[in-house]
Amino acid sequence: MSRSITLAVCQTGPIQRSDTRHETVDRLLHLLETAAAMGAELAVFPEMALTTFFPRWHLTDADEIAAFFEAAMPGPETARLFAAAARLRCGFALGYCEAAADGRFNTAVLAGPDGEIIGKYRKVHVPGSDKPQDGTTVHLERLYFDPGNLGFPVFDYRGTRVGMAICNDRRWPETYRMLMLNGAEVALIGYNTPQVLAEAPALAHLRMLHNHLPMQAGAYQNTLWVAAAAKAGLEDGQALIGGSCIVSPTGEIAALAMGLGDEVIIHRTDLSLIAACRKVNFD
Ligand code: CDV
Repeated sequence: MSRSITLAVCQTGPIQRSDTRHETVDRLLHLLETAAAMGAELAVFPEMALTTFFPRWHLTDADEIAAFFEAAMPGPETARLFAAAARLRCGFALGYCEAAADGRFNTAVLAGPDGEIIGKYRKVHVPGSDKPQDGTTVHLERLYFDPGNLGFPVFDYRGTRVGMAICNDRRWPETYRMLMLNGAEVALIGYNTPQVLAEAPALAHLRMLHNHLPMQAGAYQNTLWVAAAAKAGLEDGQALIGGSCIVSPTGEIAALAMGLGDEVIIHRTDLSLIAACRKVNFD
């Protein structure tokens, strides 16, 4: 008997620093409702979906930095998303900045179709620098985040094995291989990727190729479905790429976002394709 799960990718447009959490959660709620109306059973939101991508700045004020982090999940604003998951019977993976007792992490939480937390993942590959370097490096994730310490966990989501990864993780073959070895059938990924990096402006025209290439290769070589959500568009003066997609274990892009704003794409993923691809290519 063939198994399937309908996945939605909820791409967001930019989330400016001036946007309140309330306004942002309103947007995410609208996307989740749209996804559910389109038939989605599980949705993925971008990395750092509640705030602007603040590691583009060198901030020194502790209160200013703390304001980007969530001390609780669900919290006062995000509780509405969990309630909506239960109402719509559609869970989600949500990227956010986590302030925890053991550190500060770039995290994604997985909510079930009952609105309860199933598990979470903390970004392993934290890119950039921990200090500004002569005005060239403007990606300071290592200044604000500890490396993830949970490995690549895989969770049961209504009978489907689901793992998560965050942005730079998607470029590394180990991410997909660890998820596959841990039994994942679906990898949910959120990202914030600048169109131009100060270190390598000449590579700007390859950003979309280098977005899709590793996800298509990772899906194909590890026989996984990959669903990836961008935070896209001009965010606080920095252009972020879009290109949110759902990739099949065949390596094909099954669904692709067209714009740089809030947008939902869905695909009914055939999980039996995993065994078929494994048998044909890797047996
Ligand atoms: N948020 C990220 O991890 N962004 C990186 C950039 C800095 C290269 C990425 O891999 O897209």
